[in-house]
Amino acid sequence: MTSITKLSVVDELYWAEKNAQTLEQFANKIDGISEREAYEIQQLLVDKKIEQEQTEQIGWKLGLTSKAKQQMMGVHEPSYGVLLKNMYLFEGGKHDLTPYIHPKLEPELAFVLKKPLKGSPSLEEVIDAIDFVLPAFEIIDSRFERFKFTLLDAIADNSSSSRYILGNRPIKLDADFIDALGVIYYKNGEIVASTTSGAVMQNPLISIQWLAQKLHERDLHLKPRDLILSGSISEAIAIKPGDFFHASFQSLGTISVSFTGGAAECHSSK
Ligand code: OOG
Ligand code: MG
Repeated sequence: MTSITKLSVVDELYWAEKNAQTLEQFANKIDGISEREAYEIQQLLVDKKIEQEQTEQIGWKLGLTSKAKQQMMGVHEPSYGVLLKNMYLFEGGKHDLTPYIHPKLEPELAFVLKKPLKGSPSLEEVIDAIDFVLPAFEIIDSRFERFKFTLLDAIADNSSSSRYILGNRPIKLDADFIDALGVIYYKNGEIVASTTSGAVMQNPLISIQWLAQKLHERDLHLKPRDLILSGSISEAIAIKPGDFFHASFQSLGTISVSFTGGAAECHSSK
C-alpha cells in the first residue's frame, strides 16, 4: 500500500468522524493490507487529529479484549488505539449526541501508570508500573456502516474510539482482586449486564501486558502517566437521546453519564 493510498484512507476516516457519516468497509476496497499497515494508518490519523484539533496523546485503549466483544464483532484478537486529551467527557454529565454516528457505551477499567513498561513485561512488572485504577466508560463510534468491519478496518479507525469518561475516585491497585470485581451495568435503571472484570482476557492486567508487547513490535512503549482503558467488560450498548447509564464496580465505586439530543442514527454512507 503506498503512502498516498494510506493518506487518502486517513482523509476518509477523518471526514467520516467530522461529518458524522459512515464509510464502506475498507477490506472491500483495499486488498492485502497488513496489520502493520493498518496501525500505520491509525498513526497517521492520530497525527492528523493532534495537528488539526490542537490536542495530544494521553494514553491507549484496548479493544475486543472480551469474548463477548470478539463474538459480537466476529474477530478473534484484541486491537489497540490511541486516546487523546480532547476525547475526555465529564463523569455524571449530560452529553449531546449530535457529534456521533451510532455511539455505543462500554464499562471499562482505566489504569494510570507511574513507570514505563518496555519490551515484554512480566505481570509483576505490569503491577509494579500501575499507579492507580478508575472505573470508566468508553464511547465507541465506528466510522463504518452498521458498525461492521474487519479487525484491520477497526485498527485503521483507531479501534472505533470516540470518547472516554473516568470515575472521580482513583484507587490504588489491588492486584489480587482486579480480575474478580463484580461489575453491574445499568441503562435507564435496568441491569443490562452483570459480569466480572475477569471478562477482559481473564484479567485486565493481561490486556496491559498484551498492549506493551504489541507496542514493542513497533518500537513504542508505555510511559509514566499514560492512561490505559483495558477493554470493555460487557457488550457495548447503543446510546439513544435521553438515556442514563451507570455502572457499579464494587470497591472501585460507581460511574454515571446521561445523553441528550442528536439523531444518533446511522447516517447515510459516503
Ligand atoms: C472495536 C473497539 C472495541 C472494546 O472495549 O472492546 C472496544 C469495536 O468493537 O468497535 O473498544
Ligand atoms: Mg472499549
